[in-house]
Amino acid sequence: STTSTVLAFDLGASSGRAIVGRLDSEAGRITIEEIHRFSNDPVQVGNHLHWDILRLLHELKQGILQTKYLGYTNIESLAIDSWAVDFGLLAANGELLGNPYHYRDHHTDGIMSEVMDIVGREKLYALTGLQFLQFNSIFQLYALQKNNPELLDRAATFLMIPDLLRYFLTGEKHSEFSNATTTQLFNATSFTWDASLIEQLRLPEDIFLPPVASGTRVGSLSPAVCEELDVPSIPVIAVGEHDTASAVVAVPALDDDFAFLSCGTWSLLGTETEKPVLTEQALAWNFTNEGGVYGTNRLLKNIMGLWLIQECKRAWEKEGKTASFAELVKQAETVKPFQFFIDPDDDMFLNPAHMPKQIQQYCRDTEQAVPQTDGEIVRCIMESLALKYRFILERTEQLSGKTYRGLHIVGGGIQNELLCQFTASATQREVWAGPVEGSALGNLVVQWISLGYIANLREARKLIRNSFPVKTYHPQDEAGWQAAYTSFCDVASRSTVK
Ligand code: ADP
Ligand code: LRH
Repeated sequence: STTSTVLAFDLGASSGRAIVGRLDSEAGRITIEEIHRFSNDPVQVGNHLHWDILRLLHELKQGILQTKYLGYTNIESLAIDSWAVDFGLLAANGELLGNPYHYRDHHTDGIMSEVMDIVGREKLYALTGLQFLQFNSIFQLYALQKNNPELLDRAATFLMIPDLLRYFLTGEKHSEFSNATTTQLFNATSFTWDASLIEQLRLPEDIFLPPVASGTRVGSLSPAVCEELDVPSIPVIAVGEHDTASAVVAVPALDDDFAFLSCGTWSLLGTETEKPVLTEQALAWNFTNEGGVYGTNRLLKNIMGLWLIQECKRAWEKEGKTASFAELVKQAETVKPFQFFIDPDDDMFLNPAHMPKQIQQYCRDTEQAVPQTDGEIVRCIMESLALKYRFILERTEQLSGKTYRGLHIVGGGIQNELLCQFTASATQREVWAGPVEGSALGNLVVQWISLGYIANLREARKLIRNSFPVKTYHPQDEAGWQAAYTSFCDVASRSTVK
């Protein structure tokens, strides 16, 4: 039978993994093996938070070495996807200038309104179709121009994180489409960098490379890398290099119209549309339009997501507590429901010094009872996330003019089964959870489409559906969750709800 083996690197904001995928075309099945996993730890240096980009390169190399140790001698291609918006700048000689900033670094605090004053909010949305998030690349670049102009002066090339890592591996510089659309410097209609916007903000236009379509072959492991690792050269493909683009490729939907939630550090909830939705309502609700693979558009909204739990866990670890995610969920399970709510998307949760205290502060500010135990705090986060999912799902329906019988959830977050159950109950619809490695699978199947093993996106989704379990959750306690939704909306309207 025809089998093909390819390698995906999927870098999330909290962890990265190398996954080997095998496609058996005759059996219509995909199997995966996780061959390497590593944490992705940002580093605070002085006043700034950076990604540890060279360590990430090191981990990619470990993944490649691992294929050799495990006897995968026939890898046909590899590809990288990662979180969006962040980038590195190269000097004219091809060397990396500085350490890429983390999107949660505070250098963009207050910058968004400055850029909006120059360009205009409506204009910026009409051009780019992108939701306003203070860390979009446009605001990061503007902050650099203000605070670190020498860096931009020296920059010859702008590369998003996967573009940059791919460049380190291949020596070739390319800008991949799906990730470029998250910069807010990319024109949603003409599908090119928006020269007028770049000029208006006095950013250097020549650092942006013409975009290559998702799914394009963009070189192969360079001779130097092959020599260092003692491996044969492997072709490299620019898949949907934005992890959310790849995650949505892997939604095992049977219908054309479906709603999805990509659930990891962020919760990205929305749907696919044929064209960007640039209406007044979409702007008012701050929905985004991101470019997907093969001409798809993702209409979605960022929800703060499991970052809230990750950061509580990190704070508690500093206090010497060692509960795992699974243990924290267990603690939350025994807590009395519906006692406290937060709006997960309040700016105060973007990067606070101490997340549990910040959540308590929110409850105090909104005149609620204050969660005390770790379990109470996690319960508060999980219920609030599920209720926010309902809020955004209903808005997605209004914007798309469609109704969704259920919600597909993919990503690491589906291991939190209580959250999946809460989501079914809060949204009063079925939840279909799986696959857990959404982004990596989307990455793998786009490689196979490029290599000619899979015909198109629809076939890819069918294959994923046939190969990985999907767990169904049914709504429970509808009356309780309905009342909770009313309380949640009331609390959220008392804070800076967006
Ligand atoms: P990213 O790709 O953004 O780094 P993932 O998709 O890997 O994120 O999801 C990580 C999240 O999944 C964690 O923040 C955690 O909340 C959740 N998670 C992972 N494992 C478990 C588990 N065993 N039980 C509950 N939640 C889990
Ligand atoms: C999810 C994600 C999301 C972006 C954020 C920066 O990992 O790519 O789509 O908004 O990270």
